[in-house]
Amino acid sequence: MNKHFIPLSNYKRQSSAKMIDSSKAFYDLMKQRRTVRDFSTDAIPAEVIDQCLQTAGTAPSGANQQPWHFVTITDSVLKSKIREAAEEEERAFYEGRAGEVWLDTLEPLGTDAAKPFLEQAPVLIAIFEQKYIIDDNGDKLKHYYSKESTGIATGLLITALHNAGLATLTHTPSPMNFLKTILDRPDGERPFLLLVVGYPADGAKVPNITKKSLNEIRTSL
Ligand code: IYR
Repeated sequence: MNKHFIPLSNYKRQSSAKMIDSSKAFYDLMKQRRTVRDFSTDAIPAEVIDQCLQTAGTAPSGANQQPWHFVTITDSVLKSKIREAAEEEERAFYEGRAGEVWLDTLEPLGTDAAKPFLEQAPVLIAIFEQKYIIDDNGDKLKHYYSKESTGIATGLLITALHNAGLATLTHTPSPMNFLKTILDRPDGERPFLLLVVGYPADGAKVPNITKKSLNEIRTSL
């Protein structure tokens, strides 16, 4: 027996009926999730964010290297700096870099270069992918599958925040390197995504869009 192994405890096999019920209930919860762009300025409990980040930290990762780092931002000066830098990139995007085809694809979402939510929402979570770390001996330790792993952790975080009753927006200003400078992150990290978190504003509206059906997303062989 490999000395690194311990028994799988806490796993309890469920009946088919129970699994079907649980998976339905979870789908019913998750299909209510909507990406929100109109946020209330109301504060949210810090403990909820911390709990949800712990859920994100349960994600599987390449060689269990857990190649992610989350920076939570509530400070209004930092939020303003992030908004200013993001809007600068977004103006370049909407005024040319995106190109007509991309802008046409985004049209139903109603997005533009103005990102007031970066100041209005109570919490921003900047998610970093750690491509490598410098270990205690000063050597570079490469992380495997850091992008995939950070994507999975981010998915769990969005799920956990929705389950807790909070709204999110996955914001990807491009390029996002300003986040590294403003938040003073080390060389091995690459900004992955900026998650905007809070309550929806009263009367918030969302795009009239739908998800693909099961038949469109699944091939059964
Ligand atoms: N990053 C820009 C543009 C944008 C791109 C995609 I793909 C979206 O799904 C939404 C927006 C912005 O945040 O406006």
